Amino acid sequence: MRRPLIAVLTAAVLCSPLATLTAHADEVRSRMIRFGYGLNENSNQGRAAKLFAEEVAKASAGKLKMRTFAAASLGSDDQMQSALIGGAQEMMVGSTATLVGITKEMAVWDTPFLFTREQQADAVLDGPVGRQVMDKLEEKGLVGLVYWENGFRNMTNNVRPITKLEDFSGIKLRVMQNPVFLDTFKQMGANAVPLPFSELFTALETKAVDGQENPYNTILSSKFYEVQKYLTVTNHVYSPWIVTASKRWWDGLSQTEQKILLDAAKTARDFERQDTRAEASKALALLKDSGMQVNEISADEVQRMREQAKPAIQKVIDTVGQPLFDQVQAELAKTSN
Ligand code: TK8
Repeated sequence: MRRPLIAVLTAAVLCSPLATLTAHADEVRSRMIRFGYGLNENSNQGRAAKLFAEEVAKASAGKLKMRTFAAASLGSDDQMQSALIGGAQEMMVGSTATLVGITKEMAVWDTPFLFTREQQADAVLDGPVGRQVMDKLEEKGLVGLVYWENGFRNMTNNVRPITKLEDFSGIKLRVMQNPVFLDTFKQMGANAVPLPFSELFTALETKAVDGQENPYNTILSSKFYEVQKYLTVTNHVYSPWIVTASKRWWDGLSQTEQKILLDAAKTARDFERQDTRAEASKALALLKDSGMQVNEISADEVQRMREQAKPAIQKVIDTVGQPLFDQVQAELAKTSN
């Protein structure tokens, strides 16, 4: 039987690229999204991941189903990044520092002592230069959505309290798999060993390494206080987390779906930063209560560490290029201290 001409024409219009595009743009399909992260469910990262998933469900009337996977159950940061690039996993949150091997510009956030206050980090990361660095991920198969806060990093170890530069000497210190961190701590005199976060607790417990460095929140949520005696308040670097998506997958989403995810990631970011700061302000007391011996270092010693870190800063500049480094400094100068 021949179809009436009108039906043929209607079908042709509906199937034309333009019609497909407009119909597709605000379509929200039923999808499963695997969102992986490295910390425990009961952590600042876990709480924000949970809120993120809830927001996505709410905004999509339950169509976008985000399943969260804690404690590196989908793999370490590096492994998840590869899965995203290959399209085997949809989304994750992890440290920018673990992305440097993929997008070298990310190393700019590893500059020792770059920020002194969280609000400076917010302004620079959420501003144009933060966006520019994030957008560099696209050519590598990743899409950056927003930066969350990991926080200012502090040292823990089992050998001795760090009161001066020389105290780093010989400490077998786990660092992230990142050349700037490796260099910075070698400069300080430590025996720096790169290791994924997912292997860290066991490495500390079995004394394969003597120490590590992470924000208070992580020392608390990962129970490092059970296997570490000394905590030194060094605040040597501010560490961002970044929410990323597989570009291969992201490009197949409608504009509406992308907007739902981006908006929810921002809501979760705002919650996460507040939650992290509130927890950090109480964490030190909790860590002391759990038996950690906490010490601060004098301003003079911090100055010596800054001096000692200079070659590592030069390495950041060599890695990311002087223009980007200068741009970050210029954005930083615009923030009020
Ligand atoms: C979690 C890590 C962690 C980071 C580290 O997957 O490795 O020490 O601080 O937050 O990205």
